[in-house]
Amino acid sequence: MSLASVGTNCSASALPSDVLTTGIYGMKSRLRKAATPYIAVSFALFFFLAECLAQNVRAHDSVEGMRTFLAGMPKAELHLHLEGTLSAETIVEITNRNGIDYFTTAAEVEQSLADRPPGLMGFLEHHFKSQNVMQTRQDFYDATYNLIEKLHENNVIYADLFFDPQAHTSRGIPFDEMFKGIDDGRRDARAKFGVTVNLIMCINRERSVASAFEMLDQAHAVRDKIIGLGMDSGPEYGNPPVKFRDVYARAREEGYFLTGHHDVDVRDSVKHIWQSLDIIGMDRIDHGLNASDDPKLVAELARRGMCLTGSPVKRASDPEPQDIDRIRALDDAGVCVSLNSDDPAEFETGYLTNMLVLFQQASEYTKSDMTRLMFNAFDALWLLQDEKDEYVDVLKEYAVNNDIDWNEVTR
Ligand code: ES4
Ligand code: ZN
Repeated sequence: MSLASVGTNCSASALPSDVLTTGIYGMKSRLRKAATPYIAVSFALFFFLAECLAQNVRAHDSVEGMRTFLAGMPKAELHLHLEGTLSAETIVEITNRNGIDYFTTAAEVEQSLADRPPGLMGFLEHHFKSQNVMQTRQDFYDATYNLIEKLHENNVIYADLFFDPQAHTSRGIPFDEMFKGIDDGRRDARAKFGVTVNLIMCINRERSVASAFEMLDQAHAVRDKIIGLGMDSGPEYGNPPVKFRDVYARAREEGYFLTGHHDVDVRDSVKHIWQSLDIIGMDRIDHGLNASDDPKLVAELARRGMCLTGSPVKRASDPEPQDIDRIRALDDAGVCVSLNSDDPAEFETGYLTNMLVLFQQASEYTKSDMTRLMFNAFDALWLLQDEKDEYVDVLKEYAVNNDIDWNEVTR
């Protein structure tokens, strides 16, 4: 960022008023008298510019200080779609490798992203096109491995990763081929980068209940390698959580943790969140930020310690990340809400560090506030308490080393 783009507060109050009003040295000659105002103004200008520069440097330092703090923060990602992490270059590489007549240049991918209609369904239109390039076990391996390398660069030390089996099996890709690619990719990346990644298999909500049951059957042999069952895709209206009540009930019996998408500003969002709490018994709520519209729901989420995975993403055309006010309202009410990148290759917010930086700049949250939102992510992990505590301790040590009062984080 250039100095010029950093906001400052230079004003006339920065002028040394005594210099302006009294002149200097009390010079007596007419010439000196005539020159005095010019000298005084020069001095004033000098002080003014020096103060402006100092303010700019201080503001720049604090922006850079915050960026460094957020970049170095140990992180957890709980809302991240494997299929939303393919870069334009990777899409083209896989397309060429598979000899498909599809996106042939990265520019075409970028254009498709830029042209997508606003809203969830517009987003999914592009998302489906790009995920469909993946066909072989190698494609899934590469996507997973490359993603985890990116997570490591963002100091993400733990992630729950969504994947959409039905989006692939419906194209004729065997479940086992897809799954082995993902699982081997995460195993090798873990050995290399030390990032723990657990997998959440998602129901595509627009598909049938029978198809969701079939997916559970296909996953049976690798049940112990999948931590949770989620639900994504769309449209959400017409495909509410209760549609999959029996699928979720069986998944619960089989030991999966349960979650599901409640996209923001979808019709009946609040009703769907209540269903997911009271009928499905979800363990986390994905998005769900419309809960802030219903004070009773806010109180219930806080009472249950239920965590929401917020994703304040941003398209190139948006001035700032979405949903900041809702996240603030929920956080202020004591609801556990975290920040997540969702589909980092498909939003301008990108990977988690960049998203946190953009969110912080727009919200003006303090370092303690940003640490609390990250603490919420670690607090929401589906791990044993002592495993969770180990992660929280890593974050706590980082916070304390950065002079943050932990009581403000866990206020
Ligand atoms: C998605 Cl509903 C939704 N939102 C964001 N990313 C997605 N990928 C698949 N479904
Ligand atoms: Zn999502």
